Amino acid sequence: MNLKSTFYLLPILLLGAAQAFAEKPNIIVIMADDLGYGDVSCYGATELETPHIDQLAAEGIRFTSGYCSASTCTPTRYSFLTGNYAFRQDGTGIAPPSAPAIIKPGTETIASLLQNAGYTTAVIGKWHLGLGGESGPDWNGDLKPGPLEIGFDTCFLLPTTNDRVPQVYVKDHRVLNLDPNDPLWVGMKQPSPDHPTGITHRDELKMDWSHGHNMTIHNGISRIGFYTGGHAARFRDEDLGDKWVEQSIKFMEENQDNPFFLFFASHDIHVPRMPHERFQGKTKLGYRGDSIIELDWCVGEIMSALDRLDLAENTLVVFCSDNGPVLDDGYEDGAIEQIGDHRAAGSFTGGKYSIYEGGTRTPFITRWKGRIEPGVSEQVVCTIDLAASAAALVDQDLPADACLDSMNVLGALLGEDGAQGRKSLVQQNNGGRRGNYALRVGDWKLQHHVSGKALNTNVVQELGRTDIVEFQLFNLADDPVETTNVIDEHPQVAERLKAKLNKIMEAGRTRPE
Ligand code: NG6
Ligand code: CA
Repeated sequence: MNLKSTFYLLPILLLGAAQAFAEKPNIIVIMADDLGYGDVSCYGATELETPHIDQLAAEGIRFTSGYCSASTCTPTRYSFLTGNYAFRQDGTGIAPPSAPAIIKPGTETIASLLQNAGYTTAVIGKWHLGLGGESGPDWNGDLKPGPLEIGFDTCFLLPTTNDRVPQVYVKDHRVLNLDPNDPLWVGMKQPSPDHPTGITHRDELKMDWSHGHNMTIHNGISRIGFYTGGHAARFRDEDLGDKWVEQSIKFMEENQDNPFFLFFASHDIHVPRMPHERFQGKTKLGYRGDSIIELDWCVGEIMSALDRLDLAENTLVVFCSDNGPVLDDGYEDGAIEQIGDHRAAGSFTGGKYSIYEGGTRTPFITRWKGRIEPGVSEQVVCTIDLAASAAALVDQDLPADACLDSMNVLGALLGEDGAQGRKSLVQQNNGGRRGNYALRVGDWKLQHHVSGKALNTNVVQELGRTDIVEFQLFNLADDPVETTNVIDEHPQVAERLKAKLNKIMEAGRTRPE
């Protein structure tokens, strides 16, 4: 080869080298539901054992400042997928049973970014982000738009959350096993005066409700909302965990030879907590604890499948939760009575629905065998950052108008030396214009309570807090439990954080253009 041809070949050779080094590991995000910081043993739980989640942490990085973006489900999931703070879009609060698709087709998501990078993408488990156009889901027809219109190649879903109707699986655009002769009807009005409900047939329920959740009965459990028909399509609550694992392993096997992205959206440990019979009674904490054991089992099954398929060294696994813990969330399942010494939010104050740390600081683990050095990280990372970080990993440019609040914290997620997490983070409750917001900047945290539940009292009842005022300032380094409001001692810090929070909310984005 003469010098001249080498010169012309050089760019091609370099391109080849770049491609050879471009990393395209599989990515699995396991998102637990309502799992608190203190609910697993690697985060300090002593009243139950979670060996598989512990193993994941031992082989990866256990974050002590890992967050979800909201203290309820829908806004966290919205933010995780889109990379936008949920408060930027109306209608991102907890979705009702017949909500239309909240994320509009064409919105860039972590799934569409990875799809563009050549990944096969799937969401398996709880959705709770609405399905269908403005008039809501067409349960007997095509359920679109939905995940397939925002970057997922396939989906296998529980459409809302399991305390809401209906108890059917959605596979891609259809309710699975729906008999056209027994159409499915879903609504919020009692379909007929003799339709059995949790009120009329309360004595026959296998798990009683404590608040709400008293409409249509299925599998001995009354729910939020009404439905009729679709009997052949209905599932048993006890089988959800097994189904997610079965479908996920099938997806992993089918895609073992190409890069895949799996969003494993567990329903554990959301109410109604009805783990499979083989997990019932496995802890002394009642079905809430038993559901944690079921979740741990699911994690173990995914890890074993990765080992069996020889993919563990080629797969980044992220374990996280969609919001902090709650004990009584509407059913009498013994969670409060049997709590004993268990502290679901660890030492943090608050839980689900709250802007105290317990609402959004949750277990957060990354593992990539052979690539991530095991350890513990204090860097601040959030589920909202997974979109920009995954894009950086696979070398996809973010469009200027997408993932507006998602920060590339890939270095921190992979535990690279000196890599920083985010500098600031907004924490929201269920959101909306009158929602509560907090801003963490370094160790400072400003809380702005406008309305709503300030604390999730059934997690933190022992603190007996009644002193919550509109603005509070805490120093998380000295006071991670957020017990001492130091706003009077540090008025300038408080003003700086108030101004910053305002600016973040007004500016429409935090990711630099
Ligand atoms: C609340 C429900 C609660 C739970 C929550 C959503 C009542 C009284 N409470 O409105 O049980 O379903 O919504 O939880 O109905 S989440 O984790 O999906 O956000
Ligand atoms: Ca949740």
